[in-house]
Amino acid sequence: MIIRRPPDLPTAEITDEALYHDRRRWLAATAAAVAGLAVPRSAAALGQGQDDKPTPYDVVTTYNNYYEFGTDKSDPAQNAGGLKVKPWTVSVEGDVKKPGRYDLDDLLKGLPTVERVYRMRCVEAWSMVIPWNGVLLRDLLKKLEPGTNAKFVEFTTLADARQMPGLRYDVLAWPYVEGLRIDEAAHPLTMLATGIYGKPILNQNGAPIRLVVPWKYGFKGGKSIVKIRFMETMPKTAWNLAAPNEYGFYANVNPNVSHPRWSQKTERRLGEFFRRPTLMFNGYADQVGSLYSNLDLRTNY
Ligand SMILES: Nc1nc2c(c(=O)[nH]1)N[C@H]1C(S)=C(S)[C@@H](COP(=O)(O)O)O[C@H]1N2
Ligand SMILES: [Mo]
Repeated sequence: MIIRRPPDLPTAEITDEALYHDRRRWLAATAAAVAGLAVPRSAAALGQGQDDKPTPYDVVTTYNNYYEFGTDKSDPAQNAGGLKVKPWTVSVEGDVKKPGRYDLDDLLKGLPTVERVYRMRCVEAWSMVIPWNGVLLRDLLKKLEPGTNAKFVEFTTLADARQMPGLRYDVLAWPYVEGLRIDEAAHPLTMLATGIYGKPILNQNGAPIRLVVPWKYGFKGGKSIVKIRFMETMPKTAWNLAAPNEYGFYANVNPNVSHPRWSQKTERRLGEFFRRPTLMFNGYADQVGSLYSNLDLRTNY
């Protein structure tokens, strides 16, 4: 197995110029998104003839995966309403200059807020388009200052049996854990979301704060994060532990690598009748492909 050594901490090295260009690109992207024109050029070029209209709010908030509240798609909306999300503490640990137990408001204080309309695809081969509000994870990294040995970031999410009926079933090894390589975390597409459609994010979608990584399978988007840990070694993630042959660490959307039990060639966009072809990196290949140029995507799925 070829695993590329992660580059040295990119957050510390991002030049102002690179940030400036990112900002310009993203101002343009955001302006288009706000105007309801968030059609990716790559999808148009592939002749899908369909656009990426945001999925209706009631679908986004009633068709969910959040196994701590049950495994049916309707369970989270039904069972998560009582989750207490304020006050909320996030503990920052590991190789980082500013560790600590942060109240969520303090953690995010001073970070610019963004709105991004992203295609999201579940490994179960359905997808949505969601207008997220929140912050860029890279901005939080700059504030927390990971150390030079921080090659990965681990996200641990809430596991509270009193509030989460699904914890009775050992479908996953609770708590739910996700992880990113540090350069994936610092990528300008990666968000921590606190809202959807301009409203505070509902519990079923991962209140009060969840990860959003649009070029990866939805399972990378850990919900209701309580711990962020910077580490040198690759985190053991919940899905990888549950089924290593089905869910690799990388979880990049790749239509050429089938899930062992079903194809990943096409997907059902919720609200649409015809299936769509699945795009490499969920249509974000131009932006993120270079992160994986030294990685064999068949073995590092
Ligand atoms: N804590 C936690 N986070 C989670 C999950 C989960 O079961 N528990 N499911 C993941 C999966 S498989 C998907 S597809 C997305 C779904 O996010 P959504 O319901 O907001 O669309 O959340 C991800 N984050
Ligand atoms: Mo998923």
